[in-house]
Parts: sequence; C-alpha cells; structure tokens
Amino acid sequence: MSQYYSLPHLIPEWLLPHEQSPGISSETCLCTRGFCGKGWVQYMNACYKVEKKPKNWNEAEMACQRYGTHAHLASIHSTEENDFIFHLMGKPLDRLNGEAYWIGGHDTFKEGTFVWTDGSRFDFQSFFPTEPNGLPGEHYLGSWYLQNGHITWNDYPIQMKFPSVCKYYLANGMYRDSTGPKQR
Ligand SMILES: [Ca+2]
Repeated sequence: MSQYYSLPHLIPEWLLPHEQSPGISSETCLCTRGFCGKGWVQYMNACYKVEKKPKNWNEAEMACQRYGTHAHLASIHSTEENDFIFHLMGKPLDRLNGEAYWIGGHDTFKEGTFVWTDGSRFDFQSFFPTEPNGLPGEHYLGSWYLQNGHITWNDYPIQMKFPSVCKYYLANGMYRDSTGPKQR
C-alpha cells in the first residue's frame, strides 16, 4: 500500500470549499485550502500554489515573491513533502515535453552548496544518483525522474521553462524548524 494514503493532508470533506488547480484531476488533487489563502493548498504548516505556466527559474521565483505572503519557490524538507508536491503538480514525468517543475534550491553562491530561496535549512535532498552534475550554468533545482517511487531532483540551467510551485509558511510566514525527523 502506498504511503500516500497515510499522509496527514487527507483532511475531512467539510474542509474542502476550494478551487482546483488547472490540469489536476479530482483523483490526484490534494487541494485542501485549510488555513491558506484563496488558490493555495495547505500541507502541514505551509501553503502551496501550483503555477502551471512555464517560466524560467528566476521568473518563477519572482512570481512567487509577488504574492506578498513571504512566498518563494518551494523548499522541501522531507520525503513526505517531496511526495506531496509531486502529486500536487500532477505527477509530471515526461520531462522532454516540459513536464518538470521548479523548486527553490540553487547553488549560485557556492558551487555544490545548495540553499533554498526561502532561507530555510537545506536539510533534505532527493537528487538522482548522477545529479547534481553541475554542468555549466546548472545551478537551479527542478524535478527529474522517479527513483524507488519518489521524485528526484536535477540541477538545471536557469533558462529552462517549467511550471513551478510556490510555498509560504503559516505562522506569520516564518520558517519553523518543526518539519519532523530527517528522512535520509
Ligand atoms: Ca544537471
């Protein structure tokens, strides 16, 4: 049985007066607004928004910040959060047709040392075994292939155009180090 069924985002039906993100079916949608703003989906102590329109990484980060809720491209801190976002994005896997998504990691300050744009600790990673390979200009993280049932990450050049996922933390938008034990 998939672990997805035991995740705490499965919230009772009465909490579901929400709008669905385009392109996500009712079967895969985890659209529970919870305490989040309109158009956002709550998971644990944060809110997430699917941005379907492909943008380069910088445009995607700027678009998240323009929401004015301390939002950034999503940081990811556990296997469960990584799985949640993959499902929220509609499980994109056909990367050659643009089916990947940006997240908020980059290593533009120091090659090989990744940080999140929201300032939270880089305390979890899901790189494919041959990634990040740090090819010229590849400093920005996005989804890649499945491995052992989990979506992995790759470092891409900034100009790739992908959908993206924004995130802001509840509790005044501040990161709280309460996302649970590390998974790896
Ligand atoms: Ca790469």
